[in-house]
Amino acid sequence: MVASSSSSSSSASRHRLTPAEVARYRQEGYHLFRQPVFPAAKFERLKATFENILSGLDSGVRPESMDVPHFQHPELFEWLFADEVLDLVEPILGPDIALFASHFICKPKGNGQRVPWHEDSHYWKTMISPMEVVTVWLAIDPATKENGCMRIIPRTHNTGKEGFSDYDLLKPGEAVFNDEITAAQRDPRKAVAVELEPNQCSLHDGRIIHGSEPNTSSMRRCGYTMRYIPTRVRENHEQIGSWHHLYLARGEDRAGNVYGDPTKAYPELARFRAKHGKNGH
Ligand SMILES: O=C(O)CCC(=O)C(=O)O
Repeated sequence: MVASSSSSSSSASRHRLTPAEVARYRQEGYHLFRQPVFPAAKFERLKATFENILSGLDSGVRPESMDVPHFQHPELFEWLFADEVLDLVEPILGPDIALFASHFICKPKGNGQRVPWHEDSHYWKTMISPMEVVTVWLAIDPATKENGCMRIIPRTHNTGKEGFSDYDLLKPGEAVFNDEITAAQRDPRKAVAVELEPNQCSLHDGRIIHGSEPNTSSMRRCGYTMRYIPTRVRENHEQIGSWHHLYLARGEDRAGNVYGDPTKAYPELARFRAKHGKNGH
């Protein structure tokens, strides 16, 4: 259990990763930022925005599946484009940054689904090239071993496979995704449990192996994943522009990408995704 503290009520100051932290991130494939990311009031507003979106979820949609909520809720750009977050990823990605995706992965208490062992890159290989993505996983609730915090297997991001392991199909509805890295290609004994207090975050490389256990505890576990790429990464907009958009977060475009308008809602993208079972992750 993570000791409760006043981290979400103490004030955050903008933080940039040091060169040593960046070097370690590149070596290990992840970084733990166990400090408040946002000033307390700004974090509480994000939490209230999340609770509001959650309460409007269509019946039958699981709260683990609140993928790309910013397509329908542009108010989320207050946090997705926040300096507190972009300053964390800029030392890794450089000054030209695009938002690639975001996702509330909310495991309800008692019956929260597990996240199978996977590399994010497995789901994104036809969407972007090269595969350079940093995910900021911001804890909305406490994330503990008991309620199914994320687990990361260090150094599995730079094995030369670009994170494309082989996968077995799972039974539909058994877990958050329908497939999982074969047992032979993962070693959960080496996993690190990413325990975080609300308003703290971890950063991980899009090619690293990670997953999480079901939530059978009495405490909800919600994280907001905010995913960023350098703008030199090219999105395959010709093929996926009907269901996915990038957004320019900082600096300039470097690859001829097409960007969405962060002041606009795109309900048509959400409709297309629902109809065709498209998932950004
Ligand atoms: O929230 C989790 O348990 C898994 C998160 C994840 O797969 C991701 O952020 O890429």
